[in-house]
Amino acid sequence: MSVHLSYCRLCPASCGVRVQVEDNRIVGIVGDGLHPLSGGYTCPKGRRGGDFLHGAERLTTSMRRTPDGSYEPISVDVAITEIAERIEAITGQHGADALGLFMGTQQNFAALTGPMARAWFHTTGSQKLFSTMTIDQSAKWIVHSRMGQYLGGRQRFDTADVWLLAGTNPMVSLNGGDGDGAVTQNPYVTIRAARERGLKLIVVDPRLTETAAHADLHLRPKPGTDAALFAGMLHVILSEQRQDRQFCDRYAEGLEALSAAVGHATPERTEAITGVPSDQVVRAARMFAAARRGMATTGTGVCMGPHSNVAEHLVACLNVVCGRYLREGEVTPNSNVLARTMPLTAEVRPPYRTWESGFRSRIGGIGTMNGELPSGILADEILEPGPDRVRALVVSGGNPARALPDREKAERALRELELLVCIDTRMSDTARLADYVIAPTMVYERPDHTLLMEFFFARPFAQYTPPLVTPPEGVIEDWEFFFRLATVSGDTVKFAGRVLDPDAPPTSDEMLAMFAERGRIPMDELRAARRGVLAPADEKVVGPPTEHGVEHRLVLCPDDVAAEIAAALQEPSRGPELPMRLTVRRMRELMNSLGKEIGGLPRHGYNPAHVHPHDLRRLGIDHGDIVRIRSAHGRIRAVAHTDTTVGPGTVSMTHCWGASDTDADPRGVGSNVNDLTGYDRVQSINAMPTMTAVPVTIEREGTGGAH
Ligand SMILES: Nc1nc2c(c(=O)[nH]1)N[C@H]1C(S)=C(S)[C@@H](COP(=O)(O)OP(=O)(O)OC[C@H]3O[C@@H](n4cnc5c(=O)[nH]c(N)nc54)[C@H](O)[C@@H]3O)O[C@H]1N2
Ligand SMILES: Nc1nc2c(c(=O)[nH]1)N[C@H]1C(S)=C(S)[C@@H](COP(=O)(O)OP(=O)(O)OC[C@H]3O[C@@H](n4cnc5c(=O)[nH]c(N)nc54)[C@H](O)[C@@H]3O)O[C@H]1N2
Ligand code: SF4
Ligand SMILES: [Mo]
Repeated sequence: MSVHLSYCRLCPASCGVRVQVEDNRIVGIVGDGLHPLSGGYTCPKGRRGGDFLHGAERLTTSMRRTPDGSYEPISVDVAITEIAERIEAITGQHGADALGLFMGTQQNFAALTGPMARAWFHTTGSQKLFSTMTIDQSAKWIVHSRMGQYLGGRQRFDTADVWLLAGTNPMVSLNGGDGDGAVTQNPYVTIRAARERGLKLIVVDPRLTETAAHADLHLRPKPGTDAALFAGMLHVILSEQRQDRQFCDRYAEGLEALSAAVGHATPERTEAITGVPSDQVVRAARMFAAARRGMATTGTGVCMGPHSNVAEHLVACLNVVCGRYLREGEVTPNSNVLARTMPLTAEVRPPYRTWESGFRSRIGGIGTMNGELPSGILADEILEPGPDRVRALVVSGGNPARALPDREKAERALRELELLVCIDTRMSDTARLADYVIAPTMVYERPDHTLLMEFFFARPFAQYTPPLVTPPEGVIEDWEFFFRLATVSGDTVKFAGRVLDPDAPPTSDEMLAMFAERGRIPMDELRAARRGVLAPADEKVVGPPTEHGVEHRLVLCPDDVAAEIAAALQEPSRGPELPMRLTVRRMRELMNSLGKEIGGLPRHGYNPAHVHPHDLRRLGIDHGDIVRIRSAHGRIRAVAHTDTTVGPGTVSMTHCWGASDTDADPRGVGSNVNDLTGYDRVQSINAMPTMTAVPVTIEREGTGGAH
């Protein structure tokens, strides 16, 4: 048996691990206690990493669907040739936009996949690019595009004296924010150390989460009322003149408009809407504003709610109004290690509302963000007749059959396609609908480095890993699929600024080296460092604004935002029909739909509907009962679990479980909350559906009428 140092790539945390290998099989994975960032932390799914590779579900060869609906193994060369021919036939007849690409979560954890998938897609000339970001936290994109972006950098977690985490539970998700060193690794130790240092932690979450348990102040708003809560906090800060005047005068405009828009959000009114006691609203606002450094960051609990875009905008306003950004001349660690160092300048990139110009979908006139169309319109892009309908779709490292809202519609759309190609390591629910399934290598079978993750790390750090085991013969690397697809179609692909020669394709290691060639650690040094490199304390200095930059300001309250603030401050009507609220959460043992199939990994073997014992008692439901949960959109069967951490009136459940048959035994296959979500309430601009704070009712099966 041999032991190798590497890092896990099932989620962005990139925990350092020690991997035991015997006869080309991974037989054990433990945390690397000496790893500079993760310090030995791992989660249950990371420790079962070997089972993902060697389990019965693992695809070791590509598959083609036969006319009778079963699958036969096919060589990847034949598969790529046939796929290229079918794409050419479809786009030849209907145009480039008949082809779509859906980029899923697991695409992000191999450095080469995303860039190469995009490079291939670029050659096709299609506009129909989708990713999971737009059913996740694209509210963050909308904020930058409507407000503009400060280019001098943000205050960091490691030197902060306050931090506000809203709708995120990093103790489970390792996802505490959006970069700049917010909590993403070794969360218990990171948060404990920060609090010992004196950091005040404010958590905004209806549930008493594993993270909230460590908070100095835990605000528990009614689900879906975050925008009102942040408006209330801004009201306190602005009416008590606690804002950072210097920063606002220099870098922001529209402070009066913002003050007016949040003028109604008095602490009392905020309490009436959110349920958070008015004195806690005031306390949180003062605690946040009084601190010298720190930020407010969010997760899916804010970005999936019924007012997600404006809620996220108001969080950004809190950061701007309190001046939580680096000033000219300040020094900060350079997080670019393998990626090219980007200068920081004390100036604003003005708003860029890309959806107002350029390509627009025939579905609702929706435009693009960061070159993508929102996944909220993907099903309609396929189903709605029109000349540029999506007829062929490639799914890369994703499982839209489970992850998209309105599960039934998503599956109907995927079935309707003339060609569905899915690149997946197992026969996922989406793969089972595909014409071709391409089997790729998995984590520990490919060389990799952390270029795409470094922005999230707490310190400037990079790690390389060689492959630790030889992959099954029939698989190829994800990036290679896209490269070869382009080549077979006669297109040339550009990567890291150069055209790749199809006759002398580079190896993965050569690709990784090209990708990192503008970084500040030579590849040889990176390869030699077995548990990664803490980069030299090469600090960046925030430079002066450029000539144009001097003029630009962050736009705090454009007209559309003002209207959305007003709408969010309407008291929500809680109809007697659907009195409860379904909220999102993550499971430590799973990564979205990945991990369900690993025997003994998910704790219960299904996804419970967590409800507070008071609610269960009132509804006559016992722990373990099968319940029916109904929304305006649909219904599911689920297993009720009593959970004192859940807020009143809330059903807290995770996603990506369940079968196509909604009557299937929820103890066997779990329940898909996307049978309860739909498109009846979507955000303007990014078509983001409501996936948390969904109005529902719950009753014990067999009891008849709703409660
Ligand atoms: N109701 C509701 N719906 C949700 C959410 C919610 O909170 N509530 N969350 C949303 C969010 S935030 C997200 S990100 C999406 C997730 O949506 P997706 O990204 O579409 O779903 P995953 O289950 O992460 O799909 C990853 C797939 O990649 C495969 N895979 C694993 N390793 C590899 C690899 O190395 N290469 C390739 N090619 N494939 C691999 C896995 O087998 C799996 O099928 O779901 C969204 N849907
Ligand atoms: N173990 C594990 N880790 C994961 C994943 C996984 O599936 N499993 N998925 C990964 C992915 S794709 C993503 S996008 C990230 C997500 O990372 P996070 O956003 O941190 O996800 P959660 O841990 O579900 O935290 C969301 C929190 O929002 C709260 N919440 C629900 N509704 C509301 C609301 O209306 N308002 C407020 N303020 N809070 C609310 C929930 O109670 C929950 O605690 O996690 C990533 N990490
Ligand atoms: S948190 Fe778990 S899944 Fe994520 S990198 Fe660490 S061990 Fe892997
Ligand atoms: Mo996500």
